[in-house]
Amino acid sequence: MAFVDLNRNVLILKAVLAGPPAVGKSRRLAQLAERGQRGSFRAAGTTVDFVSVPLPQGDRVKAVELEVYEWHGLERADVRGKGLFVGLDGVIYIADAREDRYIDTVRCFEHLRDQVGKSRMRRLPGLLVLGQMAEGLLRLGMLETKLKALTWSRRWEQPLEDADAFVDAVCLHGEVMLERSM
Ligand SMILES: Nc1nc2c(ncn2[C@@H]2O[C@H](COP(=O)(O)OP(=O)(O)OP(=O)(O)O)[C@@H](O)[C@H]2O)c(=O)[nH]1
Ligand SMILES: [Mg+2]
Repeated sequence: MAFVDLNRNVLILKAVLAGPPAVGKSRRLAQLAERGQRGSFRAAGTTVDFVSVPLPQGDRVKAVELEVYEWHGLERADVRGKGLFVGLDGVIYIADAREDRYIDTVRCFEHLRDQVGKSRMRRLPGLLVLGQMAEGLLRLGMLETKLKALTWSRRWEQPLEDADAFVDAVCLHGEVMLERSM
């Protein structure tokens, strides 16, 4: 559910970047921050961090920004609670290519699905990304059959070093999120 930041007259989209422990979520967020900026606000006594990336404006009247929030799943207590999922427009999920992390990849995804709600999750555009691909042999084609709670709008499988291509994929995903939220 996109909303307008009235002070700046910018349309804001919201996505979570989720995945099992140490799959590279923060590294990917840092890549997004290179083309955008980091932001934070205070809520429920805690600081909530995000990275905001501008979407290419094209012939749109209004500027659009995609805010991305890291989500750790089961492994850490999350004081943001379900508030993180309010007004969510899309999901970016990083699956782990390492065989011994397969269970973590599936469990974290199932936990996300339960937090967001199954029927809502099904309607959200999802970008499925592969992490740690140099360290493991699992590939998205194999993992995807276990990660089916939403329809993946896009799959992205490139080494961590391909920062530009990753940010491009996220921006394209933002366009899908924008279309669906209209
Ligand atoms: N070789 C390799 N290392 C990676 C890759 N992605 C992340 N790493 C490394 O794995 C470690 C964890 O990366 P983070 O970005 O902190 O992972 P995270 O998912 O944010 O971890 P948590 O927030 O602790 O759950 C770091 O040392 C990264 O440099 C990858 O694709 N290949
Ligand atoms: Mg992290």
